This record gives sequence, C-alpha cells and structure tokens, in this order.
Amino acid sequence: MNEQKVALITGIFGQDASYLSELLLSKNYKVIGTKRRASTENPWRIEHLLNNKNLIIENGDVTDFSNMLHLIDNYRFHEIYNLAAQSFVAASFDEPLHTFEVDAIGPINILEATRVIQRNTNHIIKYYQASTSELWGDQFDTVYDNDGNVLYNYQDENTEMNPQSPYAVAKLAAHKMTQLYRNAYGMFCCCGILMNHESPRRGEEFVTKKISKYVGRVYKEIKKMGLLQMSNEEKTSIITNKIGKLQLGNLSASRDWGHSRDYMLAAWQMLQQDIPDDYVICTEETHTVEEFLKLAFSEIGVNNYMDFVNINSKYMRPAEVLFLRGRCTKAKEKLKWKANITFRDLVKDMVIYDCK
Ligand code: NAP
Ligand code: G4F
Repeated sequence: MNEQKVALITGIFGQDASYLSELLLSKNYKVIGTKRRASTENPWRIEHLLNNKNLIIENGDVTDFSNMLHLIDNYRFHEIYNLAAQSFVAASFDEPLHTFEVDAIGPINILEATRVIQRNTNHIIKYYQASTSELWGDQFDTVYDNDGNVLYNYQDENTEMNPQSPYAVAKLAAHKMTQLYRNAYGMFCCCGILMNHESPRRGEEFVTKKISKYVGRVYKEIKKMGLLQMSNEEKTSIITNKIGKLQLGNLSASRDWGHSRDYMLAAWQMLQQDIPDDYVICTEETHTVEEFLKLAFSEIGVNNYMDFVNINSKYMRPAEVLFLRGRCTKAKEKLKWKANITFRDLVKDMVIYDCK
C-alpha cells in the first residue's frame, strides 16, 4: 500500500484552502491546516470537513519563524501549500508593513524552515507559493496580426513584472525568494501565478462577492414584493431606499476571473510534476467589473443595474491594475490543465448561492 501523503495548508480558513482541502482529502491525504490564533474563529468554509479524521487544525502564524519550524519539524510533510496572506489589495495600502510581514516574510520563514529540516532529514518536501497576477501590475504583452494591428494583450510567465500595490510588491519578494530557493538549494518549489479566482466562498471585501451578495439582497426584496403592480423605477426606488445603493469604485478595471475549485486543482498538479516550475493559471478571457455587475443583475432578471450603484471614491485605489488577461499555454501543455468553469457559470454560481 502507498504511504499516506501529508500536506500542510497555511491559511486553512481561507477560500482557496477550503477547495484545496476538499481535493486533498478526496485523494486520501492527511491535511494539516494552520490558522492564526484568534479569540473567535470562523471556520465556515470548511465546516463540512471538520469531522474528517484526516484533517487536523493547528495554530500556525506564518510570521513566526519558530512556529513554522516546529510545525514542519513535527510532521513529515510531503507537500506544503502556502496560501496564508493578507490578500486584500486595497487594505495593503493602509497596512503595508503588516502585508509585507505576512506576504513576504511569511513565505521566507516557511522556505527557510523547510530548507533546514530537509537538510537534516533528507526527506523531500515540495513547496507551493501562492503568487498572483498582481505581480504584473501595469505590464502586458501584445499579439499583432500581419498588418501590425493589435489582436489582443495578455500576460504569461515571460511578461515583465511591475507591481502596483504594497501587496503586489510583497508577493513579488516571495515569488523571487521561492525561485531562489529552487535555484540555489535545488528545492522543489513552484509558484502558481494565479489570475483572480472566486467562488461562493469568496471574502466579502472582494468586488465579485460584494456584487453577488448585494444582488442576493435585491432578489429577496423583489420576491417580497410579489405580484405588486409597480413600474421598474418604483421598485428600484423602494429597494434602494430600504437597503441602500451598492457602493463601488472603478467599474472599468478588467480581470481574468476563474473559479477557485479549478485553480486549486492546478496548484496540486504543479507539485505532482517531476520538475518544479512556475505556471500561469487563468481562463484566457477578460471582463470588466461592469460586465460582472451587469451579468449578476441579469441572473435575477434586472436590467437597470446602474440604478442600484453609486460610484464611491472610497473604493478607488492610489494605484490600480487596469487590465489582466492571462495566457496559460504552459499549464495546458505540461499540466494538461484548463479552466472548466466559465465566467458566466462563475457569476451564476455566486449569485444563486447569495440568493438562497
Ligand atoms: P483568503 O481567503 O484571504 O485566505 C487567506 C488566509 O490566510 C485567511 O484565512 C487568513 O486568515 C490567513 N492568514 C492571514 N494572515 C495569516 C498569518 N499571519 N498566518 C497564517 N494565516 C494567515 O485568500 P484566498 O483568496 O483563499 O487566496 C489564497 C492565496 O492565494 C493568498 O495567498 C492570496 O494572496 C493568493 N492569491 C489569491 C488569488 C485570488 O484571486 N483569490 C489570486 C492570486 C493569488 P484570517 O481569516 O485570520 O485573516
Ligand atoms: O476584487 P478585488 O478587490 O480583487 P483584486 O484587487 O484584483 O485582487 C484579487 O486578485 C488578485 C489576483 O489578481 C489576488 F492576488 C488578490 O489577493 C485578490 O484576490 O478588485 C478587483 C477590481 C479592482 O480593479 C478594484 O479596483 O475591482 C475594482 N473594484 C471596483 N469597485 C473594487 C470595488 N474592488 C473592491 N474590492 N471593492 C469595490 O467596491
């Protein structure tokens, strides 16, 4: 019988960790998930997994080197997935030091602890770093036709990186350190450069969840009104007076949005390869925030979506990433991976969840 694999997932209460835990547990891994010590805990995303005897939750703060060292020393991990982060870009402008501590120093703590323990035990530990499309910032490459006309812009593994937020700068430091540990020490380290990925389990501060949650509230108000004879304008006015308008920032920013479930499969696949490498994971499509908004409202049969929105400067960022659209030829060829859940299905999945 094959030895049971043991994996560490940092940030176990986060969105991606929930899908990755489901995947690893379905493959009979023992999963050690770490959370930060907190006075109140909210494990809602993995509530359905808490009775699984192969899931163990430990305290683990990635900013504490000794904590990471002891944890990695205590378990014979085969794979480490470092998903822990201060992951909200907007907050990183207010908390640059905290963000750097968690998102840059955290990964170095884990890499260094892994290096020391691997050296002392000769037990191979594979490491996955959650890198991000934010690394590119304002950079992209362009495909032209024979007449020199732009066909499309994209980012891939070779696109220059020029981060536009404290979050992205910290993640770039971690990305480079991960590559350094691979090249300098021959460690099995991979960076997954993942474009935005969402799900019904997305944190409420992110724009997609903010929209789907608001649409869910509008849906419930419409349902309460039942068959009342009223114009659309009257209904809109009653609803927005009751629940307020949805406060948003830049609606023209474009993102390549996929589903977290699909993307966590790619993360696992990276660590199953013979040779460690970095991979872009994306859908190869791009949509504006306004397109997401329009589609989400259309799921509940509402077309006058802008009447529910107020553009609020509070949600504008000091520096913005305006365009993301990935190209993942390498992942398709080497991992045999592709995104299965379309943009339309993602929006639907989130809206249906929030309408319940
Ligand atoms: P998430 O839902 O915000 O999860 C991150 C988790 O990390 C949270 O549960 C958080 O715990 C935990 N954490 C924060 N500080 C920590 C610390 N000092 N020690 C241990 N844990 C800590 O993020 P996600 O969307 O699942 O993303 C997972 C990873 O992928 C992150 O590294 C993110 O930066 C990266 N990423 C995400 C995307 C995306 O679109 N989702 C794209 C590219 C890369 P609390 O709940 O206590 O805050
Ligand atoms: O949903 P967002 O906050 O995600 P963002 O900034 O793209 O970051 C997410 O994806 C990254 C991968 O590219 C991850 F690394 C990161 O951890 C995180 O998961 O914002 C998306 C876009 C931005 O252009 C933002 O300015 O939506 C725009 N936006 C417009 N109004 C808003 C809002 N964003 C938020 N959060 N809230 C708004 O009201």
